[in-house]
Amino acid sequence: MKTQYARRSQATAADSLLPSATPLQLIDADGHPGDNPGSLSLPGPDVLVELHRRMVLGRRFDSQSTALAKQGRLAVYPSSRGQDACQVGAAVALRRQDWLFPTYRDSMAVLTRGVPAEETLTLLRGDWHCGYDPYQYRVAPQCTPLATNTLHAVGLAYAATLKNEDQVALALLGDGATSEGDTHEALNFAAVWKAPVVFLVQNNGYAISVPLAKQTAAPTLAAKGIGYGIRSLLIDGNDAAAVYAAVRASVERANASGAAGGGPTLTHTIRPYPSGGASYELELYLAVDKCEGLPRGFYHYDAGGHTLVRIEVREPEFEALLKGAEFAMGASAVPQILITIAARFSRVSWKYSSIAYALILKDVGVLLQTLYMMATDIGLGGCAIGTTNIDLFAKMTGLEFHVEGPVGQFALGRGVKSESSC
Ligand SMILES: Cc1ncc(C[n+]2csc(CCOP(=O)(O)OP(=O)(O)O)c2C)c(N)n1
Repeated sequence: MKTQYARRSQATAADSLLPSATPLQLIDADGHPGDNPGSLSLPGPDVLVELHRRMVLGRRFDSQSTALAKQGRLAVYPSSRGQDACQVGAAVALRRQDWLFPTYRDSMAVLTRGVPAEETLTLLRGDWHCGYDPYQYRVAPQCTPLATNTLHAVGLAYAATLKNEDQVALALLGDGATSEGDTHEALNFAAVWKAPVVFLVQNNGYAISVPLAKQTAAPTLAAKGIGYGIRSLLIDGNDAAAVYAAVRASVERANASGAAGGGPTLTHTIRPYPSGGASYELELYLAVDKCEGLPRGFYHYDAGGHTLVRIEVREPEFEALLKGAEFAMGASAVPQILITIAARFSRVSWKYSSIAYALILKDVGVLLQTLYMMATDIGLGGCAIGTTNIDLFAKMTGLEFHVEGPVGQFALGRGVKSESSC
């Protein structure tokens, strides 16, 4: 009888740690009440307005930073795009005395926490320091070594309990980082010590470009919590209100640690949004998505509007460009989609355009590799072709090659012989 009772209470305790089967949601994609609020409650109007305001500012900052990285003015900028709701919801949910432990991908959370934009970008410009005073904002430097920030967060939170200070640490991590040994150690000790930590896993589906299924077999990342004895939540990561409510409740609960039995929470947000892995994923998804059904022709990718805009080109050279790609690939037909990457040198004098060209080629190598990995992952055939005839491109578009010239080509297709290409 006693054993049965013990088993039953163990089961009840375990059940209380489990995440919901489907993501909790307070507001759906159309702005209506979500149909799975679970134990979350909708924040008040002031908080909702603040979440929206911060997301608008965050998106503007993110687009500008992405442009600066593509211009070579930042060393790198891992975009927060599509993770806006997660990062803003989580950062706004923290109290003044709490600490944020962000990764390289969490610049929007850092900005939302109050760090000025130019200070947020210092590290990503290549400086040796993070540009801001972590103690002033209670934001640790953005961490590039994966998952090490989870241990820092547990250390700070545990120290706070030893010092009897009311502080909670929020560690942000990606889906890939959950496969790191450091995450295991952090979750384990956070649970054993009942440290006031919240782990927020932002699942964007890829560890840069490695898909989730290739690095974990867990049914959801929230399911990882129970093995450590950590209460876990599964949240819709596109719902800022739900992320806010979940993190806020977890902060309050973590804060009641010790005899009251608080401790860590693992929150897993799902973000079904095709961007955020590497810098150029969006362009590839766009090419695949928007090419479907387009008339054959030459299109310019308008980054601002995320659209393909048709431009008039000379047909014989266009034809020759496609034939050149077919020849370079050793294919039996012209590619269904041929992406020509062109660099614009219009503000550089001809004397320096060759230096600019050499620098750009380095980036193009990375870009082609990303396109290849993304294409094969979504079941398409991809072939990097490199730079083809500059003269041909110049004649086709009417642009001098020291104004704008091709720096790489990438063919994309479904492996069926087709006459249509764009
Ligand atoms: C300890 C460590 N190992 C490997 C890397 C190389 N690396 C950089 S990003 C990355 C994938 C990270 O995936 P995820 O946590 O899902 O973040 P996201 O894809 O959102 O950037 C890897 C393996 C690293 N930075 N640190």
